[in-house]
Amino acid sequence: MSSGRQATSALAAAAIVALLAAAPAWADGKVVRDGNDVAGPLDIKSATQGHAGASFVTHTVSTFQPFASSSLVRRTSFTFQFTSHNLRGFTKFVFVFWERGRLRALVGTRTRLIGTAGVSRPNSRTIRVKVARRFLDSAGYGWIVASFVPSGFDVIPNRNLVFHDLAGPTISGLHFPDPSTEASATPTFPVSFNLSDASPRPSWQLEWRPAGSQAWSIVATGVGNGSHSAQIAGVQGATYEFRVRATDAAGNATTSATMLVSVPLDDSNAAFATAYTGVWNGGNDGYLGTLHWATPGTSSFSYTFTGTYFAWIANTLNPMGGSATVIIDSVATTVDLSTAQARLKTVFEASLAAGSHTVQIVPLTGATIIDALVFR
Ligand SMILES: [Ca+2]
Ligand SMILES: [Ca+2]
Repeated sequence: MSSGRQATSALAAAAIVALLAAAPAWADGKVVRDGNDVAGPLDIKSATQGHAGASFVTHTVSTFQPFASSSLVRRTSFTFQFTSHNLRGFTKFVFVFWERGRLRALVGTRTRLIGTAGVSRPNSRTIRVKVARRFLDSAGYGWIVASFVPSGFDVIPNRNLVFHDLAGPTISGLHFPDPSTEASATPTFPVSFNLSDASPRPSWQLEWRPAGSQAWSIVATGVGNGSHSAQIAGVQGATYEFRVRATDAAGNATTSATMLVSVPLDDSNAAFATAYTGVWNGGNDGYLGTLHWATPGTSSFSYTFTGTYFAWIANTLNPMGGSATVIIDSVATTVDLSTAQARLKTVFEASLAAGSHTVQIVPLTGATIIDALVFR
């Protein structure tokens, strides 16, 4: 009998197996058991699912009695049946049968054959197939396996499809304030993100490292789908990289993009001891409860740093808010401090070529407030 006819015969037999109610179970390596309920050598005892590296999955089916591979001819065979991740309808099949002196496994849709699968006999009661993931839904699938003999069939699981989860958790809604003053008036700031996975209770870990270093450290861990947040105790003037790593119950892992967060230096930081010239007044609001402010005249702020980024955080609630000139390496920009009134507002930022840069802030009209600064 040709492969096509053997598989077509198995396909017709498979069609008599009704689609089972969807109530998935989880965890890779799951074993499903069946009762001693069908007479004959292909009475199924158990079946398993598993990952085989990044490109293959494995399924086994074991019977109560031993059987010869050469007995799997004509209307005697095993068929593994797979749904897509929504568990509706079997869309892919692996037919196992004996042909021309060897055991074969063909992969098909309802209408045609699309490839082959690996097949082996771990013991005299067990068939093992190794199926390329490219034939299956990359998000996971539901499955059953049936044995067919001329007098009938057996199927496992009997009641509910088993879900084989192949996709790592989706990590979305990453909120990492940069600079941290977008979300906090102290060096401790909140971060949040969202996890979504077909399997319940994915585990996650939030990792961080000082920007430019190699090793990641775990800063928070947890479990579960949905939104998660953590308070990060940063240090004034530091820049950190963050990432989220999440692993589902089946062992599928996902790593988020890397997020950068700078914790500003306060306007009153000792680093700026010689940066202010002229008359600057103090205020007690904003980041760390301190402000410097000045009006046009002889006052200015000047600071030289090596890096690629500068940001100025101010308080624009002041009714005297006017404008200022920011001069970076002699390139001047006028900054309006009277609109979009807010505390802890990033009023100016610039990405710069790597190297040494001198930043000046010069009051132009009204009051100019410096609350915090990022140099990185
Ligand atoms: Ca998953
Ligand atoms: Ca401040």
